[in-house]
Amino acid sequence: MALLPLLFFPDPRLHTVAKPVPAVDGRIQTLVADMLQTMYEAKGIGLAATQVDVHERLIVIDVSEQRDQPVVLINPQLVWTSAETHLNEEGCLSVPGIYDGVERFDAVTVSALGVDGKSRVLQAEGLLSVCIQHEMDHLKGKVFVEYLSPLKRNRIKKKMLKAQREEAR
Ligand code: K1U
Ligand code: ZN
Repeated sequence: MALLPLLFFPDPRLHTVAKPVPAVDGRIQTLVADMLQTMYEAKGIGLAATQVDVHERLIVIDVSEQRDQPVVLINPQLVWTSAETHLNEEGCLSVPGIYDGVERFDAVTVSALGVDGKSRVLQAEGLLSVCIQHEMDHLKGKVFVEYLSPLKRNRIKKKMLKAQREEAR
């Protein structure tokens, strides 16, 4: 297993639209293992392939307290969303240190392939539902700060660029 380098906002590669995974083979199984290790090491609850500069439709999630219930969704599709929505506090490993509210469906149903290549349907609510929606946005090239006002987004962009310049020194 390997730790993968993350892309950080405002890296333009975060806006790439991911393509379907063509086959769940050894390459994808290795990528899944590396993404899970990277997510756990970064103390995240989710990670999209986009964030590690792989532009294929693959996400990993673990919202369990013990960090022992990984969820792998390959070529995920939303098949149902609740009528109700809610404002939830979100963070993002690609926008470290920034947390803000985003309106999300309370519950979703997603169909996807698992790491074994088999189809599965997952019904989710609470943090899992929010995380699925956040990660599926990454696959569309959308970062959560794009839901915020242009003023907030620009402030975040400047803060990130300053932090990245200082880190590079
Ligand atoms: O996609 C990512 O960057 C991972 C992101 C997922 C996420 C967190 C919160 C709401 C929606 C999606 C993170 O894991 S950020 C770090 C984190 O562990 C966290 C932050 C806020 C609330 C709960 C967890
Ligand atoms: Zn994110």
